[in-house]
Amino acid sequence: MRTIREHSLYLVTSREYYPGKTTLEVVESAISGGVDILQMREKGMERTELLELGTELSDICRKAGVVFIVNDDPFLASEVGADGVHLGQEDIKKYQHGEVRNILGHNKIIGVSTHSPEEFSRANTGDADYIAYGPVFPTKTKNYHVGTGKVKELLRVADKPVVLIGGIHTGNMETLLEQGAKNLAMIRSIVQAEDIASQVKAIKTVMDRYRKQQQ
Ligand code: TZP
Ligand code: MG
Repeated sequence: MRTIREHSLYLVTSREYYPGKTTLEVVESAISGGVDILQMREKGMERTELLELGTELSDICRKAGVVFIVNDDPFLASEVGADGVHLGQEDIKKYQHGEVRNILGHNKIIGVSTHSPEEFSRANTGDADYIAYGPVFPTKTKNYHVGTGKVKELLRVADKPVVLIGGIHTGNMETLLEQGAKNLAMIRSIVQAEDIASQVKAIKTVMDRYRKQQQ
């Protein structure tokens, strides 16, 4: 069974962010640079296409020792052999307690998105294996951001891994790492880099420096 290891770099893919490149190209480069977790988050793709892409990504990740998470759909996650599923606040309402684990299998990972300290607290006492919190910085993906003011306190009270997300890049990631952040998720900062593998390596180098300081 795979778990979310602390000190992970988490890449979320969406083909809309890298026109002219395929998800497989982007993912191969990111993995060669050292990404630890990959989430397939393709909005508006047909299910047959999602199944095909998900199966390919699942294979690539398994071979590379990268944790593979599917967004939104535990059935799809299960079908493609993913390590887990990532659910938004709207998604979790669709399921009874324990239902997602029954669909996925009991040794799989469930992540949940949170966008306020209240949602974070609920996720912290709930069944999820990790909590995503954000957007911590302004991002083109969302029309709001939660800011970084509560990050230190939320990390302090968290009983499970916390993945920070939203507008994170090499110029602002240290603000989070200084507050004790261990797991960072990014889209544009990675997929829109000219050299994706080098960008991932550079991000991991900074994260490693903080990891060593925290030990
Ligand atoms: N959830 C909260 S912010 C976000 C998601 C999926 C997008 C993050 O993208 P970027 O490019 O790293 O700001
Ligand atoms: Mg969702």
